[in-house]
Amino acid sequence: MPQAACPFCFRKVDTSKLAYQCTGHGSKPCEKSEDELRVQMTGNHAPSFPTFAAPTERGKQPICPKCGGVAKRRACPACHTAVPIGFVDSDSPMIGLIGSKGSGKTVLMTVLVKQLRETIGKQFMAAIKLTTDNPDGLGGLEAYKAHREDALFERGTLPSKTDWANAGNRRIPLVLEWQSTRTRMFGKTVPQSTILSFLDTAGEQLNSLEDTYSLDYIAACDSLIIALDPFAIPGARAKLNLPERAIQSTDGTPLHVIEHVTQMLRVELGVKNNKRIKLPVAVAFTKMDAFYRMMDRGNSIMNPPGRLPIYQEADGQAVHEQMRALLHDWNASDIDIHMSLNFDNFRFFGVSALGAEPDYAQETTAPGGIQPHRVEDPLLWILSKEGTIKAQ
Ligand SMILES: Nc1nc2c(ncn2[C@@H]2O[C@H](COP(=O)(O)OP(=O)(O)O)[C@@H](O)[C@H]2O)c(=O)[nH]1
Ligand SMILES: [Mg+2]
Ligand SMILES: [Zn+2]
Ligand SMILES: [Zn+2]
Repeated sequence: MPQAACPFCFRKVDTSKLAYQCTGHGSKPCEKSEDELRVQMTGNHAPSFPTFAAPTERGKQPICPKCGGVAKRRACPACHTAVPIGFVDSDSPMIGLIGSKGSGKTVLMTVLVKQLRETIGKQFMAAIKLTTDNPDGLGGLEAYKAHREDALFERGTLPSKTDWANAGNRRIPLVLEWQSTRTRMFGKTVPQSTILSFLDTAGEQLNSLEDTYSLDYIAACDSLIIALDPFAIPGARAKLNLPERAIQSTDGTPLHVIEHVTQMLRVELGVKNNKRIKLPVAVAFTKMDAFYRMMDRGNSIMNPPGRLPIYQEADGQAVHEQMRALLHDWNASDIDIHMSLNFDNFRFFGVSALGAEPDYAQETTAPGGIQPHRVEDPLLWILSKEGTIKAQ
Protein backbone atom coordinates (compact mmCIF):
# COMPACT_ATOMS: atom_id res chain seq x y z
CA MET A 1 0.00 0.00 0.00
CA PRO A 2 1.46 3.35 -1.05
CA GLN A 3 2.15 5.47 2.00
CA ALA A 4 3.07 9.12 2.28
CA ALA A 5 2.88 11.89 4.81
CA CYS A 6 0.05 14.33 4.16
CA PRO A 7 1.73 17.59 3.08
CA PHE A 8 -0.59 19.59 5.36
CA CYS A 9 -0.95 17.64 8.63
CA PHE A 10 2.10 15.34 8.24
CA ARG A 11 0.18 12.18 9.19
CA LYS A 12 1.17 9.07 7.25
CA VAL A 13 -1.76 8.06 5.10
CA ASP A 14 -2.50 5.28 2.61
CA THR A 15 -2.56 7.26 -0.64
CA SER A 16 -4.66 4.62 -2.38
CA LYS A 17 -7.48 5.20 0.11
CA LEU A 18 -7.75 8.98 0.26
CA ALA A 19 -10.99 10.67 1.23
CA TYR A 20 -13.18 12.58 -1.22
CA GLN A 21 -14.21 16.21 -1.09
CA CYS A 22 -17.31 17.59 -2.76
CA THR A 23 -16.77 20.37 -5.30
CA GLY A 24 -20.36 21.60 -5.07
CA HIS A 25 -21.52 20.42 -8.48
CA GLY A 26 -24.48 18.27 -7.39
CA SER A 27 -28.03 18.83 -8.66
CA LYS A 28 -28.83 20.83 -5.53
CA PRO A 29 -26.59 23.46 -3.90
CA CYS A 30 -24.03 22.18 -1.42
CA GLU A 31 -22.82 24.14 1.57
CA LYS A 32 -19.35 24.96 2.78
CA SER A 33 -18.63 24.95 6.46
CA GLU A 34 -15.72 24.95 8.86
CA ASP A 35 -14.33 21.41 9.16
CA GLU A 36 -13.72 20.46 12.79
CA LEU A 37 -11.02 17.92 11.99
CA ARG A 38 -9.21 20.37 9.72
CA VAL A 39 -9.21 23.08 12.39
CA GLN A 40 -7.94 20.62 14.97
CA MET A 41 -5.16 19.19 12.80
CA THR A 42 -3.97 22.23 10.85
CA GLY A 43 -5.52 25.31 12.45
CA ASN A 44 -7.20 26.22 9.17
CA HIS A 45 -10.69 27.68 9.70
CA ALA A 46 -11.48 28.20 6.00
CA PRO A 47 -14.90 26.74 5.15
CA SER A 48 -14.88 23.81 2.77
CA PHE A 49 -17.36 21.44 1.13
CA PRO A 50 -17.99 18.11 2.91
CA THR A 51 -15.13 15.62 3.06
CA PHE A 52 -16.04 11.97 3.38
CA ALA A 53 -14.39 8.54 3.28
CA ALA A 54 -14.01 6.73 -0.05
CA PRO A 55 -16.77 4.17 -0.67
CA THR A 56 -15.62 0.72 0.43
CA GLU A 57 -17.51 -1.18 -2.31
CA ARG A 58 -15.59 -1.42 -5.56
CA GLY A 59 -16.99 0.53 -8.46
CA LYS A 60 -19.29 2.58 -6.23
CA GLN A 61 -19.25 6.32 -6.92
CA PRO A 62 -18.24 8.78 -4.19
CA ILE A 63 -21.51 10.60 -3.54
CA CYS A 64 -21.56 13.71 -1.34
CA PRO A 65 -23.78 13.02 1.68
CA LYS A 66 -25.04 16.65 1.68
CA CYS A 67 -25.88 17.37 -1.96
CA GLY A 68 -25.78 14.00 -3.72
CA GLY A 69 -23.21 15.19 -6.26
CA VAL A 70 -20.32 12.99 -7.37
CA ALA A 71 -17.11 14.17 -5.70
CA LYS A 72 -13.89 14.25 -7.70
CA ARG A 73 -11.44 16.07 -5.49
CA ARG A 74 -9.29 13.99 -3.15
CA ALA A 75 -8.50 14.92 0.43
CA CYS A 76 -6.44 13.75 3.37
CA PRO A 77 -8.52 11.41 5.56
CA ALA A 78 -6.74 12.68 8.69
CA CYS A 79 -7.10 16.46 8.28
CA HIS A 80 -9.69 16.83 5.50
CA THR A 81 -7.49 19.16 3.45
CA ALA A 82 -7.77 18.79 -0.33
CA VAL A 83 -4.53 17.39 -1.77
CA PRO A 84 -2.94 17.77 -5.22
CA ILE A 85 -4.08 15.02 -7.57
CA GLY A 86 -0.48 13.80 -7.93
CA PHE A 87 -0.62 12.74 -4.27
CA VAL A 88 -3.08 9.96 -5.13
CA ASP A 89 -1.29 6.57 -5.11
CA SER A 90 2.08 8.26 -4.65
CA ASP A 91 4.76 7.61 -2.10
CA SER A 92 6.06 11.14 -2.07
CA PRO A 93 9.00 12.00 0.11
CA MET A 94 8.65 14.72 2.68
CA ILE A 95 11.48 17.22 2.74
CA GLY A 96 11.83 19.47 5.74
CA LEU A 97 13.46 22.87 6.03
CA ILE A 98 14.63 24.06 9.41
CA GLY A 99 17.02 26.62 10.79
CA SER A 100 17.20 29.35 13.36
CA LYS A 101 15.46 32.69 13.11
CA GLY A 102 17.24 35.04 10.75
CA SER A 103 19.16 32.26 9.01
CA GLY A 104 17.50 33.20 5.71
CA LYS A 105 14.84 30.49 5.38
CA THR A 106 12.02 32.68 4.13
CA VAL A 107 14.21 34.37 1.53
CA LEU A 108 15.62 30.99 0.49
CA MET A 109 12.19 29.39 0.08
CA THR A 110 10.74 32.32 -1.82
CA VAL A 111 13.65 32.42 -4.25
CA LEU A 112 13.78 28.63 -4.55
CA VAL A 113 10.10 28.28 -5.43
CA LYS A 114 10.47 30.85 -8.24
CA GLN A 115 13.74 29.31 -9.44
CA LEU A 116 12.15 25.85 -9.54
CA ARG A 117 9.17 27.04 -11.56
CA GLU A 118 11.17 29.16 -13.98
CA THR A 119 14.51 27.40 -14.47
CA ILE A 120 14.86 24.02 -12.80
CA GLY A 121 11.56 22.71 -14.19
CA LYS A 122 12.82 23.24 -17.75
CA GLN A 123 16.22 21.77 -16.90
CA PHE A 124 14.64 18.53 -15.64
CA MET A 125 11.66 18.53 -18.02
CA ALA A 126 9.40 18.65 -15.00
CA ALA A 127 6.26 20.65 -14.39
CA ILE A 128 6.67 22.23 -10.97
CA LYS A 129 3.61 23.82 -9.42
CA LEU A 130 2.90 25.45 -6.12
CA THR A 131 -0.30 24.29 -4.46
CA THR A 132 -1.87 25.55 -1.29
CA ASP A 133 -4.34 24.31 1.26
CA ASN A 134 -6.95 26.54 -0.33
CA PRO A 135 -7.84 24.98 -3.67
CA ASP A 136 -11.15 26.83 -4.04
CA GLY A 137 -10.44 30.10 -5.68
CA LEU A 138 -6.83 31.06 -5.81
CA GLY A 139 -6.84 32.88 -2.49
CA GLY A 140 -3.90 30.91 -1.19
CA LEU A 141 -1.73 31.30 -4.28
CA GLU A 142 -2.56 34.97 -4.74
CA ALA A 143 -1.75 35.75 -1.14
CA TYR A 144 1.52 33.91 -1.56
CA LYS A 145 2.42 35.83 -4.70
CA ALA A 146 1.51 39.23 -3.29
CA HIS A 147 3.05 38.81 0.16
CA ARG A 148 6.06 36.72 -0.68
CA GLU A 149 7.09 36.84 -4.31
CA ASP A 150 6.10 40.35 -5.39
CA ALA A 151 7.30 41.84 -2.13
CA LEU A 152 10.78 40.42 -2.66
CA PHE A 153 11.18 40.44 -6.43
CA GLU A 154 9.19 43.52 -7.40
CA ARG A 155 9.31 45.77 -4.40
CA GLY A 156 12.74 44.57 -3.23
CA THR A 157 11.70 44.33 0.41
CA LEU A 158 13.08 41.63 2.68
CA PRO A 159 10.57 39.53 4.64
CA SER A 160 9.23 41.13 7.79
CA LYS A 161 9.32 39.41 11.15
CA THR A 162 5.63 38.55 11.00
CA ASP A 163 5.64 36.72 7.74
CA TRP A 164 2.47 35.90 5.82
CA ALA A 165 2.86 32.15 6.30
CA ASN A 166 3.59 32.54 10.01
CA ALA A 167 0.86 35.02 10.85
CA GLY A 168 -1.22 34.32 13.91
CA ASN A 169 -0.74 30.89 15.36
CA ARG A 170 -1.13 29.06 12.09
CA ARG A 171 1.82 28.15 9.94
CA ILE A 172 1.19 27.25 6.35
CA PRO A 173 3.32 24.64 4.64
CA LEU A 174 4.35 25.46 1.08
CA VAL A 175 3.48 22.49 -1.05
CA LEU A 176 5.08 21.88 -4.43
CA GLU A 177 4.18 19.27 -6.97
CA TRP A 178 7.04 18.07 -9.16
CA GLN A 179 5.63 16.18 -12.16
CA SER A 180 7.99 14.34 -14.43
CA THR A 181 8.40 10.91 -15.96
CA ARG A 182 10.11 7.80 -14.76
CA THR A 183 11.56 5.12 -16.98
CA ARG A 184 10.11 1.67 -16.36
CA MET A 185 11.16 -1.66 -17.81
CA PHE A 186 11.80 -1.77 -21.59
CA GLY A 187 12.36 1.99 -21.68
CA LYS A 188 8.70 2.80 -21.23
CA THR A 189 8.17 6.10 -19.45
CA VAL A 190 5.37 6.73 -16.98
CA PRO A 191 4.28 10.00 -15.35
CA GLN A 192 5.48 10.44 -11.81
CA SER A 193 4.54 13.02 -9.21
CA THR A 194 6.53 14.01 -6.18
CA ILE A 195 4.90 16.22 -3.57
CA LEU A 196 7.23 18.39 -1.54
CA SER A 197 6.03 20.04 1.63
CA PHE A 198 8.10 22.80 3.21
CA LEU A 199 7.29 24.21 6.59
CA ASP A 200 9.34 27.23 7.46
CA THR A 201 10.21 26.12 10.98
CA ALA A 202 12.11 28.54 13.15
CA GLY A 203 14.67 27.38 15.68
CA GLU A 204 12.83 28.86 18.62
CA GLN A 205 9.73 26.91 17.66
CA LEU A 206 11.82 23.78 17.78
CA ASN A 207 12.82 24.67 21.29
CA SER A 208 9.33 24.75 22.65
CA LEU A 209 8.18 21.19 22.94
CA GLU A 210 4.57 22.35 22.93
CA ASP A 211 4.90 23.10 19.27
CA THR A 212 3.69 19.69 18.24
CA TYR A 213 2.99 20.87 14.70
CA SER A 214 6.75 21.34 14.12
CA LEU A 215 7.59 18.08 15.83
CA ASP A 216 5.01 16.17 13.78
CA TYR A 217 6.59 17.73 10.73
CA ILE A 218 10.15 16.74 11.65
CA ALA A 219 9.03 13.23 12.55
CA ALA A 220 7.36 12.84 9.14
CA CYS A 221 10.35 14.08 7.15
CA ASP A 222 12.25 11.68 4.93
CA SER A 223 15.08 14.17 4.55
CA LEU A 224 16.02 17.57 5.88
CA ILE A 225 17.52 20.82 4.71
CA ILE A 226 19.07 22.71 7.62
CA ALA A 227 19.72 26.38 6.90
CA LEU A 228 22.69 27.72 8.84
CA ASP A 229 23.65 31.36 9.10
CA PRO A 230 27.40 31.86 8.62
CA PHE A 231 27.04 35.32 10.18
CA ALA A 232 26.34 33.55 13.46
CA ILE A 233 29.77 31.88 13.39
CA PRO A 234 32.18 34.22 15.22
CA GLY A 235 35.18 33.19 13.11
CA ALA A 236 33.27 33.87 9.88
CA ARG A 237 31.88 37.16 11.11
CA ALA A 238 35.41 38.30 11.95
CA LYS A 239 36.31 38.07 8.27
CA LEU A 240 33.52 40.42 7.27
CA ASN A 241 32.69 43.97 8.02
CA LEU A 242 29.01 43.53 8.72
CA PRO A 243 26.74 46.25 10.02
CA GLU A 244 25.09 45.40 13.30
CA ARG A 245 21.72 45.01 11.63
CA ALA A 246 23.03 42.10 9.56
CA ILE A 247 23.40 39.96 12.64
CA GLN A 248 20.00 38.46 13.23
CA SER A 249 20.38 34.96 14.51
CA THR A 250 19.38 35.06 18.10
CA ASP A 251 19.15 31.48 19.21
CA GLY A 252 22.68 30.27 19.44
CA THR A 253 25.46 29.41 17.06
CA PRO A 254 25.00 27.05 14.10
CA LEU A 255 26.66 24.28 16.14
CA HIS A 256 23.97 24.63 18.81
CA VAL A 257 21.25 24.57 16.17
CA ILE A 258 22.67 21.37 14.69
CA GLU A 259 23.13 19.72 18.07
CA HIS A 260 19.55 20.52 18.93
CA VAL A 261 18.25 19.08 15.66
CA THR A 262 20.33 15.93 16.16
CA GLN A 263 18.91 15.41 19.65
CA MET A 264 15.38 15.92 18.38
CA LEU A 265 15.88 13.51 15.50
CA ARG A 266 17.33 10.86 17.79
CA VAL A 267 14.25 11.09 20.02
CA GLU A 268 11.68 11.34 17.20
CA LEU A 269 13.21 8.59 15.06
CA GLY A 270 14.33 6.43 17.98
CA VAL A 271 18.01 6.29 16.96
CA LYS A 272 20.32 5.09 19.73
CA ASN A 273 23.42 7.08 20.61
CA ASN A 274 25.73 4.38 19.26
CA LYS A 275 24.12 4.54 15.80
CA ARG A 276 24.28 7.24 13.14
CA ILE A 277 21.09 8.82 11.81
CA LYS A 278 20.30 7.56 8.29
CA LEU A 279 18.05 10.40 7.18
CA PRO A 280 19.76 12.46 4.45
CA VAL A 281 20.61 15.94 5.72
CA ALA A 282 21.61 18.84 3.49
CA VAL A 283 23.42 21.46 5.55
CA ALA A 284 23.01 24.71 3.64
CA PHE A 285 25.10 27.72 4.60
CA THR A 286 23.11 30.74 3.48
CA LYS A 287 24.21 34.32 2.61
CA MET A 288 27.41 33.08 0.94
CA ASP A 289 27.46 36.18 -1.31
CA ALA A 290 29.06 38.04 1.60
CA PHE A 291 32.17 35.86 1.18
CA TYR A 292 32.44 35.80 -2.61
CA ARG A 293 34.98 38.59 -2.81
CA MET A 294 37.34 36.61 -0.57
CA MET A 295 37.18 33.42 -2.61
CA ASP A 296 39.45 32.28 -5.40
CA ARG A 297 38.03 32.40 -8.89
CA GLY A 298 38.25 28.63 -9.20
CA ASN A 299 36.33 27.92 -5.99
CA SER A 300 33.43 25.57 -6.79
CA ILE A 301 31.14 27.54 -4.48
CA MET A 302 31.45 30.42 -6.97
CA ASN A 303 31.06 28.30 -10.12
CA PRO A 304 27.74 28.30 -11.91
CA PRO A 305 26.07 24.90 -11.43
CA GLY A 306 25.57 22.65 -14.45
CA ARG A 307 22.39 22.75 -16.50
CA LEU A 308 22.05 19.08 -17.39
CA PRO A 309 18.96 17.15 -16.22
CA ILE A 310 21.00 15.28 -13.59
CA TYR A 311 22.42 15.96 -10.16
CA GLN A 312 26.16 16.38 -10.65
CA GLU A 313 27.81 14.35 -7.95
CA ALA A 314 31.38 15.55 -8.56
CA ASP A 315 30.32 19.18 -8.41
CA GLY A 316 28.37 18.54 -5.20
CA GLN A 317 31.40 16.81 -3.67
CA ALA A 318 33.65 19.73 -4.64
CA VAL A 319 31.34 22.29 -3.00
CA HIS A 320 31.11 20.05 0.09
CA GLU A 321 34.92 19.96 0.37
CA GLN A 322 35.21 23.73 -0.15
CA MET A 323 32.65 24.32 2.59
CA ARG A 324 34.60 22.03 4.92
CA ALA A 325 37.73 24.06 4.21
CA LEU A 326 35.83 27.27 4.96
CA LEU A 327 34.55 25.84 8.23
CA HIS A 328 38.14 25.12 9.14
CA ASP A 329 39.12 28.73 8.28
CA TRP A 330 36.23 29.98 10.37
CA ASN A 331 37.34 27.93 13.34
CA ALA A 332 34.09 25.99 13.09
CA SER A 333 35.26 22.47 12.23
CA ASP A 334 33.22 21.29 15.21
CA ILE A 335 30.18 21.45 12.89
CA ASP A 336 31.89 19.04 10.50
CA ILE A 337 32.92 16.74 13.34
CA HIS A 338 29.41 16.73 14.79
CA MET A 339 27.86 15.88 11.41
CA SER A 340 30.35 13.08 10.71
CA LEU A 341 29.74 11.51 14.11
CA ASN A 342 25.96 11.67 13.96
CA PHE A 343 24.88 11.29 10.32
CA ASP A 344 25.48 8.62 7.70
CA ASN A 345 24.33 10.79 4.89
CA PHE A 346 24.99 14.51 4.92
CA ARG A 347 26.44 17.12 2.62
CA PHE A 348 27.44 20.75 2.97
CA PHE A 349 26.16 23.41 0.57
CA GLY A 350 27.03 27.07 0.09
CA VAL A 351 24.06 29.02 -1.23
CA SER A 352 23.05 32.59 -1.83
CA ALA A 353 19.39 33.30 -2.42
CA LEU A 354 19.93 37.00 -3.08
CA GLY A 355 23.23 36.70 -4.95
CA ALA A 356 24.38 40.05 -3.58
CA GLU A 357 24.34 41.66 -0.19
CA PRO A 358 21.13 43.51 0.66
CA ASP A 359 20.91 46.81 2.50
CA TYR A 360 20.59 45.23 5.93
CA ALA A 361 19.41 48.39 7.68
CA GLN A 362 16.81 49.40 5.07
CA GLU A 363 15.82 45.75 4.59
CA THR A 364 15.90 46.07 0.81
CA THR A 365 17.59 43.93 -1.83
CA ALA A 366 20.70 45.12 -3.73
CA PRO A 367 20.07 47.65 -6.52
CA GLY A 368 21.07 45.04 -9.13
CA GLY A 369 18.15 42.81 -8.13
CA ILE A 370 18.15 39.17 -7.11
CA GLN A 371 20.59 36.74 -8.69
CA PRO A 372 20.17 33.41 -6.92
CA HIS A 373 23.26 31.25 -6.80
CA ARG A 374 23.11 27.50 -6.11
CA VAL A 375 19.83 27.76 -4.15
CA GLU A 376 18.52 24.56 -5.76
CA ASP A 377 21.58 22.42 -4.94
CA PRO A 378 20.39 21.06 -1.56
CA LEU A 379 16.99 20.07 -2.96
CA LEU A 380 18.49 18.45 -6.08
CA TRP A 381 20.87 16.41 -3.95
CA ILE A 382 17.94 15.18 -1.84
CA LEU A 383 15.82 14.42 -4.91
CA SER A 384 18.72 12.40 -6.31
CA LYS A 385 18.81 10.43 -3.04
CA GLU A 386 15.05 9.85 -3.29
CA GLY A 387 15.36 8.68 -6.88
CA THR A 388 13.22 11.49 -8.33
CA ILE A 389 16.15 12.66 -10.44
CA LYS A 390 19.31 10.90 -11.63
CA ALA A 391 22.79 11.54 -10.28
CA GLN A 392 26.01 11.19 -12.21
N1 LIG B 1 23.82 38.57 2.24
C1 LIG B 1 22.67 37.91 2.27
N2 LIG B 1 21.79 38.11 3.27
C2 LIG B 1 20.64 37.40 3.30
C3 LIG B 1 20.31 36.44 2.29
N3 LIG B 1 19.11 35.90 2.60
C4 LIG B 1 18.71 36.49 3.75
N4 LIG B 1 19.61 37.41 4.17
C5 LIG B 1 19.55 38.26 5.38
O1 LIG B 1 18.99 37.51 6.43
C6 LIG B 1 17.84 38.17 6.93
C7 LIG B 1 16.82 37.15 7.41
O2 LIG B 1 16.30 36.43 6.32
P1 LIG B 1 14.92 35.63 6.47
O3 LIG B 1 14.73 34.85 5.22
O4 LIG B 1 13.83 36.53 6.88
O5 LIG B 1 15.29 34.64 7.68
P2 LIG B 1 14.36 33.57 8.46
O6 LIG B 1 14.07 34.17 9.79
O7 LIG B 1 15.21 32.34 8.59
O8 LIG B 1 13.13 33.32 7.64
C8 LIG B 1 17.37 39.04 5.80
O9 LIG B 1 16.62 40.13 6.29
C9 LIG B 1 18.68 39.48 5.19
O10 LIG B 1 19.24 40.55 5.95
C10 LIG B 1 21.25 36.25 1.22
O11 LIG B 1 21.06 35.46 0.27
N5 LIG B 1 22.41 37.01 1.26
MG1 LIG C 1 11.14 33.55 8.13
ZN1 LIG D 1 -3.64 15.70 6.33
ZN1 LIG E 1 -21.79 18.32 -1.78
